[in-house]
Amino acid sequence: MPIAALATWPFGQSAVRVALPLLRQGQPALDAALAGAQAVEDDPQVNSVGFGGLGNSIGTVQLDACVMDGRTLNCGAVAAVENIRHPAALARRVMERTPHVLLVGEGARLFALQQGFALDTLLTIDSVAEWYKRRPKNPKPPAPPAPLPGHDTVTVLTLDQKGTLGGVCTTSGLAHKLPGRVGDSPIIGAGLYVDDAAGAAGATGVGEEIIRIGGSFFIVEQMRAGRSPQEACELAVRRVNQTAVRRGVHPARVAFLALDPKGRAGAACTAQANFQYATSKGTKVELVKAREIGIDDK
Ligand code: SD4
Repeated sequence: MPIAALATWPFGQSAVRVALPLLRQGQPALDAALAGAQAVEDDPQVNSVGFGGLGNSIGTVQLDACVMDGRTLNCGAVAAVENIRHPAALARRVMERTPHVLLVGEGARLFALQQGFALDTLLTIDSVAEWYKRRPKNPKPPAPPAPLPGHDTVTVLTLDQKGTLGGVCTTSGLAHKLPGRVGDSPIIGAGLYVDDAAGAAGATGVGEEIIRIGGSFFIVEQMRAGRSPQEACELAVRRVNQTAVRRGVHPARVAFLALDPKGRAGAACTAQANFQYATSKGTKVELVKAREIGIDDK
């Protein structure tokens, strides 16, 4: 069976570099995806994921993450959780050690403590400085959500030697979001969906627009109906565009990434999203620019 690892944005290259050798050793897809995502969570230079993530409107870092196993459809998620450096690993514990799928806020943090996770500060000197720099001049009324440059989610999709797909999505969400705001990233079917029988998909960009169309589930269902990962991602972007036009909020900034059970990749994004994803070619990790689809594009 072919193995594969894809991850969103240029910082996804470190995730692919960590995930690939694990997949080559025969490790399960979800283990590899999680290890890859964790490398990005740990990187203080990435100010949109895990440690060093930018704070919400009151400067608190609240993280969203989820995991999904394509063989069993088991999944777990945490949302608006504070002080946990590895929220994707916590999401996996929700999947494995509770009968639930999603824990939020203080409940998620208590569960983390119970599971032996350490509480940590996620702010760094640089992320606090950047937070002040980006602070809206007039924060009231709240502006419509828009991802700021360089503020993005890491979604890692993997295919292991046994043909199982795995997916992990982890983010600190939109900078300066309202406290308690939850984006698409921890919502199964929105930020991530994985099913060995059809494919895996993940999203990044303005979470509200992704939730509205059930983005990742939509893409997986398109693959189930016979569409390629590329066709499925493009259809999802068109759906986002249609919805954004109807609501008068275009251009919505959204990007999708997909992987099918044969190891074929696809990606597409809305105009100006400038989305790139990391993938492997032989032993090399490379960046691929996704096709941009504007509201007038056929
Ligand atoms: C969110 N989708 O919280 C995330 C943020 C993101 O590019 O991916 N930004 O809405």
